[in-house]
Amino acid sequence: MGRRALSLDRPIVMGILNVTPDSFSDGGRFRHAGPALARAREMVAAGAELLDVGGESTRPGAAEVGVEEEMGRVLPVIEAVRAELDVAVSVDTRKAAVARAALRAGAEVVNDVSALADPAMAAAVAGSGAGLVLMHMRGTPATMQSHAAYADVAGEVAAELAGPLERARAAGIAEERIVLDPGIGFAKTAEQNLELIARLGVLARVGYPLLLGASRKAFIGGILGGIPADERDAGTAGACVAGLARGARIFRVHDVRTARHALDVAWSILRIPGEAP
Ligand code: HH2
Repeated sequence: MGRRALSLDRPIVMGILNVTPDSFSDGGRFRHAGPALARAREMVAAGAELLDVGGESTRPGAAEVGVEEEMGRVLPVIEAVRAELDVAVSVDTRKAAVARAALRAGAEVVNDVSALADPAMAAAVAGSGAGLVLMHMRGTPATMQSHAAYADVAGEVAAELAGPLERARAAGIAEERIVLDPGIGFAKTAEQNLELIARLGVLARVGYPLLLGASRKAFIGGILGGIPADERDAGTAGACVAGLARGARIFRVHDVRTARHALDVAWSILRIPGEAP
């Protein structure tokens, strides 16, 4: 994507850089370019190959942010990161106007949690040469938790990404620029999140690399006795390793160092062909 290629023959860690006042685990901490850049340096040193800059929280029930406000949050951070660090930057946005401006500022991937809900998004990405993450969600962050009824969660997630995939291809986005994401926590219950990770193979069979965004999410707290978001990094590493074993290759996390260590050790083992017990 953009000016570079990322090899997926080993796990890639995508570090989360939320420049929002209200994200569920790190809201407000990296809102300004100075602290955000310091965090970016730390994540690159810890082994992140992609940094995901987001200016709008998508936690359940989060308030929507206007285009100008979102640009004002993400553009200075993208520019500062690209000026100093040799790392790929993705912009986490649902708005084509924000994506366009972010790509001009140096981002090389658009991470769209709405999978092209904005009708202008596919063209914005196509013209730029950027990579595209298509994530599964139903409804919007404000309404999604009322849409978590599935007969077969893995099959339905795969089927519901077919429409956005077709639109991406029709707009001229080359296959090797596209990544799919099951959308952990987006219109899914805790049980459905677990089943989706366990059955990632169903989504892998669609034929694109998979990104997993489990970091610090509520289902991890639920398994671990209700611990708060900032204590869920070891649990997150467990989810990443399980996802790696079932076919994910890109991992969107807050704590890059912990995920990097867990994934590197797990990958050193999992790449050796094994036998079922
Ligand atoms: N999850 C969040 C945001 N963006 N993008 C992708 N591709 N996959 C995800 O699972 C995903 C995502 C939500 O997490 P976070 O950024 O930590 O919180 P918030 O939305 O409150 O900023």
